[in-house]
Amino acid sequence: MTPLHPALSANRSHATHPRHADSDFARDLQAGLSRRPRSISPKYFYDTAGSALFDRICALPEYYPTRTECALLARHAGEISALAGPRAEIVEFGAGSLYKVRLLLDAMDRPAGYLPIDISGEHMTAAAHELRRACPHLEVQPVVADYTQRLLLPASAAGSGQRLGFFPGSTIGNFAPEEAERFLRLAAQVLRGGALLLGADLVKDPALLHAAYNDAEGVTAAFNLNLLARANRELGADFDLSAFTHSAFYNAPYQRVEMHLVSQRRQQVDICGEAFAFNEGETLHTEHSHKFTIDGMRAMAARAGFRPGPVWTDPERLFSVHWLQAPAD
Ligand code: AVI
Repeated sequence: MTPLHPALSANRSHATHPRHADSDFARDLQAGLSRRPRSISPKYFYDTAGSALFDRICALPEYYPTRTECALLARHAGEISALAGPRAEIVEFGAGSLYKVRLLLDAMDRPAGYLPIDISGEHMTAAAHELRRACPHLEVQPVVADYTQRLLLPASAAGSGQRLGFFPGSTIGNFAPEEAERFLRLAAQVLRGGALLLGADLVKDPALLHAAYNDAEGVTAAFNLNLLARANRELGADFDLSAFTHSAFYNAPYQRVEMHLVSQRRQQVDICGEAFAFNEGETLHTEHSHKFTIDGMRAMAARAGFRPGPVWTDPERLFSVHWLQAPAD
């Protein structure tokens, strides 16, 4: 891998690499800091500390997506349940919010099962345990897998109805547009004969977006900076957290909020023995959060093989929940 400045290659030390130098995080961070513009996948936000900060974001007054989507799910749970039919199985992409899936399960007609798919077995086992306790008659079958890749799901239980995929939270907005469409194409295949219930955040007044990603309490800033704190904890990196700041802004031509970490001065950071130089003002791009129009999302779903069905949105048209019918078996 090429360091940012060829001159810095002399600083490589192979003697003191910490334990996690070979982790995906170390590799992806080093690769991300070596490319221009510098970037890293937002999936690395979600260690234990990052997940706790994200939970706090979801409860912030400025962060409208979670409460708006929950209200939509609660308000339309009856209609969703009627479309899902009896004995449906819910397949959740990501072991996300148990609260959201409970809104569906509680309204559904004798759901046959719940299959959360997540790359982190630990997070999912805890979530599955909690759900089994709350719904003792529900068959909970966690699947440890990367849901952005081709998936092989366990066969449906005998007597079960259709499979209903669930991808809430507008997590689809964190993918690049081509990745989002690829994910939908894979989901259409894995859910053949069933449907996908998809949460998508909508294009809106940039001032509302700015507030949602620059909250007054600074929780989103802490969430963004936790990426560097995580590198220090896990990789023995030496990021000075006081020398980077959170930046989030709406990039209108791309219909997305971008989050960056901005270096406040010239500095050098060591990650697993490799040195990376930052100029003042240089940024590490940490997240895209694409916003959609209803028609744009339906068109993308149709290109991926779904037949777009009902869409539910709030009166202010902040957020949308889409019923997307997968191809027949
Ligand atoms: C998980 N994802 C949909 C959130 C979003 O809004 O893009 C992550 C987030 N980033 C900053 N605040 C919330």
